[in-house]
Amino acid sequence: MPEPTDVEVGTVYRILGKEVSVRTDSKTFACSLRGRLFTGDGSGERNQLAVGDRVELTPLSSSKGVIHAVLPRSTAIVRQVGKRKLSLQVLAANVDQIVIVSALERPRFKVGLIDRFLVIAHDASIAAALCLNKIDLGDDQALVEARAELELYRTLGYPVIFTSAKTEAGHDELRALLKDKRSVLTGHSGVGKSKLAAAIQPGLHLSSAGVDRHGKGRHTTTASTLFSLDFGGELVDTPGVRELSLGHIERRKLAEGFIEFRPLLHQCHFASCSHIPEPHCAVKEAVEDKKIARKRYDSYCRLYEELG
Ligand SMILES: Nc1nc2c(ncn2[C@@H]2O[C@H](COP(=O)(O)OP(=O)(O)O)[C@@H](O)[C@H]2O)c(=O)[nH]1
Ligand SMILES: [Mg+2]
Ligand SMILES: [Zn+2]
Repeated sequence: MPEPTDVEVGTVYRILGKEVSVRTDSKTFACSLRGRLFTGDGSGERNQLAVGDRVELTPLSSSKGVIHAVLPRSTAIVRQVGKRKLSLQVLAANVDQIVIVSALERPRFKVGLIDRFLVIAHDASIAAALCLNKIDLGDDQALVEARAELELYRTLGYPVIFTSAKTEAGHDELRALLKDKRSVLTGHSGVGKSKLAAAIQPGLHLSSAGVDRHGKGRHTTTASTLFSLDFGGELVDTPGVRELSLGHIERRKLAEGFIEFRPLLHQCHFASCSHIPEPHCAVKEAVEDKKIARKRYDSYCRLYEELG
């Protein structure tokens, strides 16, 4: 048995297959997992470890170790994978902020995905911000329209920034947003998350998750990776999501994920109001009065159906 002093505590900064990279105050370790701790395809209980987790490990050498415990999480970003209820995947643990990245063009942003991510962020009690990238693409008109569409989110209290990974646009705002926090960049594949991370943190691409061990997938992020930022803070770059199902979220929680609904949720006639068919619904009245944007309400209804 190793002496208790041999145990070190560190942070998981990368998971690739069965290999878990952990950073302690002074070293990094390539770790395996002991016993019933598994990572992998994200199906249900097998996904017990995520980037950002604090773990206890026993060093086997100066660079290798075995993880034997995961410390309690403050936050976890969870999504459902596939249609089965039990298939949950923890995208990242112990994060302060989700930055939802979308693109002006290629692929053109849809606010539906933004609303989904906001629900996930609220469910996890994590702050959220929006970043519209690739503003160098598209004409002025497209950008004006996008700004107008995202202005709604700014009025709801979410920071909204506009960036390009190809130019300097928005980099200062992005750094200010990320400074001294642990943030997760999330959003569809191809919107520029990895490129943005490399743009604000020079040298990042050299050690980034862009290349897997076999040299395949050079330009796709294959694993979530936690980076330290020179200007303060940490950043998790995640692989793009192909689908984002909210199946694990309770219907009651869904309405809370729409931040502007919250003050009204106890004012409906029916305590169990779903805010869809019921009469005397404070949410629907606010939509009629244009105090809640109809787009957001429609988005709520779509997601509600999906949870059925
Ligand atoms: N024009 C333009 N292209 C970008 C921008 N950001 C990323 N790209 C390109 O979009 C593609 C996907 O970028 P990547 O960072 O891998 O996206 P990720 O999947 O979200 O990490 C790459 O070909 C990038 O060069 C941008 O701001 N402007
Ligand atoms: Mg990427
Ligand atoms: Zn209601």
